[in-house]
Amino acid sequence: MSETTWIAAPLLPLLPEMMLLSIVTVFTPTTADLPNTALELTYQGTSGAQVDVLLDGIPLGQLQGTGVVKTERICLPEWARGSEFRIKFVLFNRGITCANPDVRDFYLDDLTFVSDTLCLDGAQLVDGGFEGYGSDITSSFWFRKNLNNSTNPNIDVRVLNSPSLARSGNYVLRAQGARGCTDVYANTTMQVPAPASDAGPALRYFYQLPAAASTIFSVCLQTIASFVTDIECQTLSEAADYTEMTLCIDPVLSGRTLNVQVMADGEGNCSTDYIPEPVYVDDMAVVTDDGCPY
Ligand SMILES: [Ca+2]
Repeated sequence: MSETTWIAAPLLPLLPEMMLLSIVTVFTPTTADLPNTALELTYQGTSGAQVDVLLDGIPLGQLQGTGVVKTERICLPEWARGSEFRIKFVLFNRGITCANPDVRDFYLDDLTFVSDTLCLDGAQLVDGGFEGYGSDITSSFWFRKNLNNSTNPNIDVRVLNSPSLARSGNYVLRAQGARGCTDVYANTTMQVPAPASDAGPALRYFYQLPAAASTIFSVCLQTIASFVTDIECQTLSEAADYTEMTLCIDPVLSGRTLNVQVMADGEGNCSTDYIPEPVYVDDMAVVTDDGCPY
């Protein structure tokens, strides 16, 4: 790795809910130079603390502090290869009020690029099947909770190791609502492909949703800059078995990098817990589909 700039900016406030940890400029290898490219790094963070890894402001992955030293790899999607980027490591607050300081540490070391067969060449969305969780790969998905001062542990978003719940493989994404006016969500990035001669770009995924009495579940595409301006959005209805969904994307967005968000949004009284309602999402992929505009 070619390192040109380290900016010592520990805990520099950017926005009320985030802290900048550090920045380094890197030149990522091309796929021809280093196939199956992954960024490898060693870190140690306070248990429960999270650090987002971003390339030129585009989220790449999330490191989870456990209190012990870990070495992990983050797959580089195709758009992140063969160019110069500024990597940011951002340490977020965890929804704790200003009167209750969120004290935590995060140490990073030994950044390098390596080849890992789990990091597929040409991928426009990394690890949509979540199977990287069974290795030393850090998934490109990252997770947030807006608990609205609730401590209900059933309000949760994570990857589960459960072959019986997964559509394929061992791992599946679960987002779960359990209280009014709280929400959880998982994000990742995707690059919009060029349309084929008779098929337009789309996001394809499968979901299973046993009950949605008090939670609104959605899968949305958003601009990277906002994370809130929906470009395309699908609300998920109850589905006892895995159901295939195709989210068409305007082909004028070909080449753009978008945010993909899976959300569980609790409805109703903010002080009322309800029976946990999970959604399971698996096998997410970027495709072209002949049912989409091209
Ligand atoms: Ca899976």
